[in-house]
Amino acid sequence: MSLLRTFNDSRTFCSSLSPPAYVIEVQSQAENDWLLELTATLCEAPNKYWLNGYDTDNSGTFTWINGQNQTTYTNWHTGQPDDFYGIGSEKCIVSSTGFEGVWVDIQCTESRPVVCERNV
Ligand SMILES: [Ca+2]
Repeated sequence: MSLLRTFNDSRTFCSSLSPPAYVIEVQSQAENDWLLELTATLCEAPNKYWLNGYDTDNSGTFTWINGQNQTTYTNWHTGQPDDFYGIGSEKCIVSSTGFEGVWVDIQCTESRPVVCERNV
């Protein structure tokens, strides 16, 4: 997880894999727990990495881009999402390696690691 990319560049990276993948989407507590263990094992240092959620309409409700469904399961850190820099300023989501995998909304232009997934 040493390679850092913006959210859009992370999407491009995942889709360029063969077979194509997408930025990981967390649909359930079980998936969050699985991902937390995976990233705790494979990632060298505490970090925040992209999830594939996007706040399309600046409502503070996030949509999974690949699944095209609203987030039903969420794991927001206390006080998040908060659009810290103003409405619509933080349209992307990162999860955490450690800290129970809590989510934070951030600016999509930040450079972060990414976990890609694909359907098998
Ligand atoms: Ca935030």
